[in-house]
Amino acid sequence: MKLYYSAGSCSMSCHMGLEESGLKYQAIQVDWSKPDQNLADLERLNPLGVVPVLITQEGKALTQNAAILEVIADLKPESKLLAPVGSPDRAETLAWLSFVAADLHKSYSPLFGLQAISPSESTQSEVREWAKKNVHQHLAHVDAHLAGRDYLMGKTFTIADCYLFTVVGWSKWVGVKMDAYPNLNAYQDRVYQRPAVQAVLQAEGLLD
Ligand SMILES: N[C@@H](CCC(=O)N[C@@H](CS)C(=O)NCC(=O)O)C(=O)O
Repeated sequence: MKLYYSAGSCSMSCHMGLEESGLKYQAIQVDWSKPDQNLADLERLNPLGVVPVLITQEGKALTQNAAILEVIADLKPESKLLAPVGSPDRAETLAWLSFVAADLHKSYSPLFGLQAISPSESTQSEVREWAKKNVHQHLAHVDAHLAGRDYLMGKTFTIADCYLFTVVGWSKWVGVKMDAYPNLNAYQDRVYQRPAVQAVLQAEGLLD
């Protein structure tokens, strides 16, 4: 399999899922500041021109973090990255995955594109405050849930944690203060220490 990723972006969740699963894969970096063959290939494989894209063993190009993570987990059920079909734990894990993809990820998005939203500094400032309020609402929800839990699903690390860790890690890049979230901070440290996560951070050039 091949994963097209850009360093530190949401595609890192799939990179983490692959590494945690122990499946064999090749990671291919795309960098929008360096138009090259990888970027051309990505744009051919995904009409939306965004990462991640996973090329499966059958040669199919899959897009969307949530779908790719589910495929990875199901290829390696013994990794316990996702509970079996039909189980309540699977539904709960997918609910968290959906929350991270549709709610949390998208609440950060305006903070990365303020210039594109408006050239006006006062408009940018208003959008920034509005976006940060949304981010904090979602972070507070996760922080409360993590009280007394190691991971979103308790003791078991799942694909939802791959995506949550990745997105929460953006806080330092966009000035989202994390002081009010002791459970989430402890969680980020816990996930950071996992050997597979260290390997991905090293590969993406993001080790502290
Ligand atoms: N809903 C999509 C979101 C994909 C997405 O937003 N990818 C971003 C990185 S987090 C990207 O490739 N951005 C590059 C660009 O827009 O130029 C998914 O889950 O895969």
